[in-house]
Amino acid sequence: MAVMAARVLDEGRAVELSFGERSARFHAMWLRDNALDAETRSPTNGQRLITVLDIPAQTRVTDTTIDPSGDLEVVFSPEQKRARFPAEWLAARIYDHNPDRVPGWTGPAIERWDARLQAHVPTCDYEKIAADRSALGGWLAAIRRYGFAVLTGVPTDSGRLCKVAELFGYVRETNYGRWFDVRAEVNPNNLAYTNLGLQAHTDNPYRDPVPTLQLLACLENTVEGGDSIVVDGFSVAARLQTENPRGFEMLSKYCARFEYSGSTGVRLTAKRPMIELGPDGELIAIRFNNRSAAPLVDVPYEAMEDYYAAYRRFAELVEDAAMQVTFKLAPGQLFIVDNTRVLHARRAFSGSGKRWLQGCYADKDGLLSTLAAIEYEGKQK
Ligand code: NM2
Ligand code: OGA
Ligand code: ZN
Repeated sequence: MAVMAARVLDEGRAVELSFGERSARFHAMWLRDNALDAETRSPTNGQRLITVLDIPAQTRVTDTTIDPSGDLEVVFSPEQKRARFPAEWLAARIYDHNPDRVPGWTGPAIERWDARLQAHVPTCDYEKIAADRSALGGWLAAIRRYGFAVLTGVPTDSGRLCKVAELFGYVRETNYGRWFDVRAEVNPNNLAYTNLGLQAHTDNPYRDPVPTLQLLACLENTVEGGDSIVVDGFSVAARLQTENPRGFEMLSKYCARFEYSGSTGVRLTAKRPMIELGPDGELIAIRFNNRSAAPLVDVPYEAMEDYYAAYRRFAELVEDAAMQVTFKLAPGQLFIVDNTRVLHARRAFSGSGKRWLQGCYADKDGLLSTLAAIEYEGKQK
């Protein structure tokens, strides 16, 4: 990768660089702000030492040179500052394009799936990922890609799932505890603690910020039923959008309400859409949970019927077998879901036998950070 040619544009307000097959413009201000020298960024931690106010508002590029290795050197006025940018660094940060992204888009790291994933459920072994960093990277990469993965060979001592979370990040403690037992109880504070079936859902939509990962580990399972189901909420959203753009608009444009007040001293509420888009239309999160859905008060009267039709259709698509991956957890097995994307369900189970799961929450930022660090280490070798 090399810069082949550089041309100053617009009286130094920008430069146009040619990388051979592709050219791209960069603003003088952008380049100055992102200079890589030791006065601009700390060599010890890479953090920026300057603020935007340290950059003269009239910053221009007055000169460009391409050094023998193909990297770019520029001179900024009025500072008379020289800065060097590796060609590869620039090429990886091109912003001179008009991406014609349709609302609901996702980046290249995400692959949507349906029932066909059943044939190759991403699965790793606990001992392997605990002992081998690149095996851990493989498991984490599957979670980034599919929002779901299984782990086998997990010791069934109580609380072990926290050790799994600690392999890549941090447990998110909530009112349910650092981790929680999921089994049928008398006077349960949550319907999860019964033998009832649970419609596919994301957990804790009544919390803001929502926990972005959930782990569910199986310690015992001798009941009839109790199978687990996972569904890619991003695939469901895409299907809804294709068949009914107005329905997609309803669920992404208007906020839903969620609440939980099942135990004394806890009254959690959140106001968020079922399909959350970023300001640039990126699909950010799905929130779907019949047990915690609160009365909708942010959908205008005129839109309520269409909203409910879209909500119903979303639920139908979630229940479509063509969208579902099903399995029955055995002791020593665990699954993890991206709780902003993948819905999980369980079938009802019998009163005879024993079913004991443990769950905990964690967050995706830690997982993605550990994965990126593992990938970075791999490149340094
Ligand atoms: N539990 C298992 O989000 C939910 O309310 C689902 C959560 C109680 C921690 C159940
Ligand atoms: C939960 C849940 C599923 C199960 O605890 O959040 O969805 O299989 N449990 O018990
Ligand atoms: Zn759940």
